[in-house]
Amino acid sequence: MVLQPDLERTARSGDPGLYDESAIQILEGLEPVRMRPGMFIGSTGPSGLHHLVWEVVDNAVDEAMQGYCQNITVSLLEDGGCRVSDDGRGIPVGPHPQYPDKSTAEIVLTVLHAGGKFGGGGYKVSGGLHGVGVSVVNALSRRLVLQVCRDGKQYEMEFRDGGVPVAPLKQVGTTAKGSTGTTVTFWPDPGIFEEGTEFRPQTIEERLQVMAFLNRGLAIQFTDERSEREERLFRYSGGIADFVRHLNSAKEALFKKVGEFSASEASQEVEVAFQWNTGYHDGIHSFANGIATTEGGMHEEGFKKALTVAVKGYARQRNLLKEKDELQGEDIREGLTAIVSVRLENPQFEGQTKTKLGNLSIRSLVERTTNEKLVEWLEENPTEARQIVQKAMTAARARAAARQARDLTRRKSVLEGAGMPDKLADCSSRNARESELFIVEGDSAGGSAIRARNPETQAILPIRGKILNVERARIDRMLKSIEIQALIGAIGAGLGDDFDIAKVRYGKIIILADADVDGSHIRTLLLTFLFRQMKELVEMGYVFVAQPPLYSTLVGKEKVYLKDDLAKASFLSERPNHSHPFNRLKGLGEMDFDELGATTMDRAKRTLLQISVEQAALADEATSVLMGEDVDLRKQFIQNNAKDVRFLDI
Ligand code: 28F
Repeated sequence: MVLQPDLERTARSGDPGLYDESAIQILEGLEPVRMRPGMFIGSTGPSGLHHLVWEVVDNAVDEAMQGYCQNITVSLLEDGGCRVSDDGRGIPVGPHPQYPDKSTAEIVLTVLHAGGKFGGGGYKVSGGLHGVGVSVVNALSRRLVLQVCRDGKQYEMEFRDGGVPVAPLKQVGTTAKGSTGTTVTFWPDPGIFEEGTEFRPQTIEERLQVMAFLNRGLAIQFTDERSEREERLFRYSGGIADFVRHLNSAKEALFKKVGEFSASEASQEVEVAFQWNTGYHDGIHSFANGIATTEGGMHEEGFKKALTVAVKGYARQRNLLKEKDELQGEDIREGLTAIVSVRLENPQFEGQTKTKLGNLSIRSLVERTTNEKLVEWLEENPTEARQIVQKAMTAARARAAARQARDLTRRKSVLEGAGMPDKLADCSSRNARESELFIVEGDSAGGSAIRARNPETQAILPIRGKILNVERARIDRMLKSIEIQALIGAIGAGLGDDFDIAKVRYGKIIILADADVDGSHIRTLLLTFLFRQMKELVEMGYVFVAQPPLYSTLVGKEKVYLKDDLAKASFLSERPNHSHPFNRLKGLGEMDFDELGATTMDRAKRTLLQISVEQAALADEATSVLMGEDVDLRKQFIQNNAKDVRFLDI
């Protein structure tokens, strides 16, 4: 027995004697939600606020997943409300089987968990913070208006102050021929959401886009009526294959095709789409009933296991692997973008943030399906299959080389402890704080630097021109370079995961290279290497770039050096009738050693640029993005970015 609205109101007013215990049970149905909202939406901060939107949208998407709805619109209203509308069947308006004097619609909106999950079939999201039902949205809204179009009629019902009906559901009109659907408009209760009730359009847009990818063909339109933000329509006839294309659009695909397969069995469904890119990161994204399972789970494990077995099996069968090649899962997944989307009736969300799928049964479905369908795909696409295997083998060799290099540095080999690289002109001080290592481009400049230096605190490591012109700057290629090995040895703190900043032998690592394009190339590659293999060195501000003067000119008999255009301009402003020409210094070699010392190495006179992580990251991007032969483009990139580097007068 459910309270009549007036009784409900009386009960709420606390007037004794006017309500019986069953009324209390129903009335209090939504009370706990207002008492402890975090239990139902996670928090009352922005993420909890947006859960209200997800809950309403999920109900519309459920109607779509069952095949009854093709269009969903989501609008943010000027007055802070949110409207979600679908063209599904419309929530039933007849009397509810359990509460005969109430419409089904009212029960769905006012009784916890009265949504389509029980008996409504389909893949309602359950468990965790999802699928708590639209009644939770009602409970946490100061106002909610429900509109239903069904059977040629238009119905409406309004709720206030956390779900209290203003009046029973009533017909307010008739509908255009055959149009049906449900619209829910709600205004979150500021009393609940103390951090504000302002929706964030980007957050909503991103989630709607993912829902459209996961529900092939479903059109989801987003409008933010509060701003000029243009309306967005998400509809992907390619479904998760379009999702993979979207994720890879910012990368270089290894091949054009996007592979996909799916299967369903005993009310469980799996859909997979995949494509490799030339990068090194594995981008597997898994979903359960449209919820992103960021902590992975049984479906992802099944996929990964079968992926490894399928690709290794294919490679062995076609003799693509040499005996010594030992492919591991991580090698195969390098550069992989994949979507694993499953649907099941009672998903169990586990883990720290309730985003790990715990249902054991789904693992075997995904594993069997992937094993069978992926092998088929590899056999039907031999060219792509060969590229996948090739890439995995290269990754496996790089992994082996990196491990060998780490072992090398661990075993106190030539790189560390057991004698410094012979190219290093070390300094006599053993106090890292006062010691500096100059990495100097070219043997001639190296020679000058050795003569110009302060032998007590300044060490010089000359390196030849192109230390490594690696296409992908992959670790194994770098380590083959003697120069890089000498650099690792000189710094003395290992590399990669084993890098130990406490062992660094110098307080400053200073890159000294020409101001020309080659110089900037070598600077970029060195910064890339340090950024990738000794990131903490960059983060802790050990890395600097020396600033040899750009110009020289004569004042009387004396040669004067000017650091850069700024220095040249201020020189000219002090000497307006200076007539001598300015010589643009191309290389370190144009200065003899004491000039190099005086202008670039002497602490009292030099200017060093301290490299921040952002600059090193830019260099890293330059290396991977600008490895082509387009010198001007590279030069442009360096000049654009160099000007952002902070200038420090050390
Ligand atoms: C704007 C948000 O909530 N759409 C919804 C339906 C359709 C049905 C339904 C919903 C059935 C028995 C609970 C219609 N006809 N959009 C939405 N569309 N709920 S919510 O049924 C509710 C369940 O009790 C529906 C036939 N069966 C189901």
